[in-house]
Amino acid sequence: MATSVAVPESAARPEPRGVLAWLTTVDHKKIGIMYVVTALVFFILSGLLALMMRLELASPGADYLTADQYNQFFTMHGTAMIFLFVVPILVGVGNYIVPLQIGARDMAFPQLNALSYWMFLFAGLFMYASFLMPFGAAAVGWTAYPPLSANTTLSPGASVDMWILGLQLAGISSLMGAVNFITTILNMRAPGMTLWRIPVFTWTVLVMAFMVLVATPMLSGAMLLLLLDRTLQTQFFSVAGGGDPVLWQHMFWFYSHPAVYIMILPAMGVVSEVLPVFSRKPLFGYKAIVWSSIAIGAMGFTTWAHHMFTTGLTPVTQAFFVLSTMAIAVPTGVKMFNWIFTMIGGSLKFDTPLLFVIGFLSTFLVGGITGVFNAILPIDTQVHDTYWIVGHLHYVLFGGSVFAIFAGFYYWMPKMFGWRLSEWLGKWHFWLMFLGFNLTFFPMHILGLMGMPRRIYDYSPERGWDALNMLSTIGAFLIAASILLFIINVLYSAARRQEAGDDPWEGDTLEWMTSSPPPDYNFEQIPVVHGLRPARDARLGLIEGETHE
Ligand code: HAS
Ligand code: CU
Repeated sequence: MATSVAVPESAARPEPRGVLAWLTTVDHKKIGIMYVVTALVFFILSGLLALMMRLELASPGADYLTADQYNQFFTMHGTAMIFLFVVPILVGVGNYIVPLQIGARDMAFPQLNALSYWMFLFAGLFMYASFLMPFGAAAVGWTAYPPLSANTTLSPGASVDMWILGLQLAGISSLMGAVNFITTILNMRAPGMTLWRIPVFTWTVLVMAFMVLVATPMLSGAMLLLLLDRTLQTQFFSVAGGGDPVLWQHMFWFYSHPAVYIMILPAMGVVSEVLPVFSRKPLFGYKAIVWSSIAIGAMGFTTWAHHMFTTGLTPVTQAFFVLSTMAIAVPTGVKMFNWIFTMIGGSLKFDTPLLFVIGFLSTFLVGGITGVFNAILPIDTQVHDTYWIVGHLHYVLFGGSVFAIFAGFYYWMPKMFGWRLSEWLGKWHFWLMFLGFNLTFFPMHILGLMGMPRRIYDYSPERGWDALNMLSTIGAFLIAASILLFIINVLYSAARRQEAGDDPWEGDTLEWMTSSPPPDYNFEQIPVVHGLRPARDARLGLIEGETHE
């Protein structure tokens, strides 16, 4: 059964064509694609910065970069990867997929959605433009700790100011996006789509949006205070003026710790979509996965000071943050076990999306467990600010979020464009990235334990750090080659145009019940939902329903 909903009048109006259609669009699907493409460009730019850093570190001696250039590169690399790549690309995929998954015709506020995108684009351009300024880009690390960041003698010029203003724009963009997602998911679901029938990816986007709403204002506030310290010589973060640099750290991490879950939750959502489809089984423990996402969303706000164990917190505060940080491993573990049980007994189809998900599961597990090590105070005081932490953060962020993002691409791009990506190029992409990733980031743990600090551009040959650094640099170039393969795959597959059909993977969720690519209005008739796997139910004729438009 399907209720008829009239196609909106706007769909009948003549639409602008070509580039103008993209520039003026308020369609969530076009905006989603623009987010993804823009974020990928920023990914490549920040990846190039990383390659130059890896070249510098491959062997002892200041070979290619000056200390100041190196500082600018790691600052912009970290900032851009987080704020201009991982967060916005997940927002972009969410933009495309969420309205389809809940059977809506668009986001709740299409114009606001377009504004979010354009603000994100200009935030990124603005931040990257700081490289052209007299003192170059910000060189204070993505964490921008005062006094270095607040003091204009130590960090002169407009660099840090542009970094702050760029982040403010990005923050406003994500706040608007969050409001839009929450309203859309709570109000625009198809008939029959109760809260407990919302697909897990959409659930994780909902939790992510709430986290953005609570966390981002703190970042905006911190940035404003920092800007005031720099421009009007207020003394919020200056000890000499009665301020406190540690206040910055509290404010920054109150945002940035939740931000790591903002970046991992939708990635976990992608994993929860791909696994059941490629195991040909329902997701094991749907409700447990949703509840654990909500738990992560809430508990994510209780752990921020684990980044500050070495700042001299009181013992009671330390104990609190040790325990709260360890506790957050529990809801994550719940998910891990549910994913594993989804695969057990399933008939696994090892197509590229599943490979990337398995890549996610194995590498994220390593990163999660080194996270629990970090939560142990005496360990953290040893490894803090060493390459061990750089290893941890890349295992969760790259091994976690980025692998899941690629799983999402291989899974949903046939829906977005109507053609399939090449499987054999996809598999090469996966294996090369998996190998390159582990080669780059695993040695960093050992280097950290050998005492190599993070954020250095050179080291003495006597340290014995050269071989592992060389391995890591080789790995980084393998990752770059794998990304190149992905780009080749997209171009090749776009030219080859192997028809994907509406439902290439025999999916479970509503997006597979419309055409690929979907029409402007998403569904000719809004489907009525009777369970957790509406597309499968309709395909198997278990319920009366629309399989195609
Ligand atoms: Fe983290 C630093 C602790 C998850 C990202 N993290 C970072 C930084 C980034 C980052 C970017 O406590 C560096 C920031 C900077 O530039 O300074 N992190 C954790 C813990 C978890 C965790 C406990 N991190 C993430 C995720 C990220 C991310 C997700 C992004 C996507 N992290 C830390 C700490 C620091 C830190 C300290 C500061 C270090 C310092 O000194 O600077 C957890 O959420 C991980 C949970 C997941 C698992 C795996 C699956 C769970 C299973 C259940 C059973 C396992 C158990 C543990 C019960 C644990 C299978 C058993 C324990 C054994 C030892 C075996
Ligand atoms: Cu944290």
